[in-house]
Amino acid sequence: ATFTEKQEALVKESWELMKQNIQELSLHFFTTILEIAPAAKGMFSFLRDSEEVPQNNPKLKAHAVKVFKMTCESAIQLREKGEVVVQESTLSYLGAVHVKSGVIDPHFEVVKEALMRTIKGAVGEKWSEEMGCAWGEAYDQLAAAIKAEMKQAA
Ligand code: HEM
Ligand code: ISQ
Repeated sequence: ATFTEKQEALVKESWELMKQNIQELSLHFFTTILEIAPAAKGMFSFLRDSEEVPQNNPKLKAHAVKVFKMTCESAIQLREKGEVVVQESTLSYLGAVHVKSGVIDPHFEVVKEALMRTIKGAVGEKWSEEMGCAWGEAYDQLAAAIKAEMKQAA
């Protein structure tokens, strides 16, 4: 399937909207991951020792922003090149980090669901099925690249 200009625009537009409220969004994203999969708590170094999701943790926020930004970047690449290519150094680092943290393939569906719910909640009435599909496709391709790298790193 080809990724259209329209799909790219939907991703970019919604990300521009979401950026304005990134602090809250990061928390929401994270909280949703833990709602779906409470056991994931133990994998994140910045959560392991706290009772609840820390409200003002710079690492949490920075990581969450990266996930959104990388997915957004994937959408741009999908439209421009028809595929997602992650910078090699970034990819090998992320492969290693995720393997080391105990992440396995099925976890990617959890993060995807949380990402989608977060976007949906953030953009409100601007949300559409088409927008969801565009983010989903960009995420899936990015996830595939990371998963492949994790097999190399394992
Ligand atoms: C760390 C991105 C999927 C769990 C990170 C970091 C990034 C990232 C950017 C920070 C690395 C660093 O700078 O140290 C992504 C992207 C994903 C993805 C783009 C999907 C496309 C997942 C999944 C899980 C997961 C499915 C499982 C629940 C973690 C954990 C860490 C991490 C446990 C280490 C956090 C810490 O203890 O510092 N991820 N991730 N990630 N990610 Fe992901
Ligand atoms: C790291 N990897 C995947 C999802 C995340 C969400 C919030 C913070 C860090 C993350």
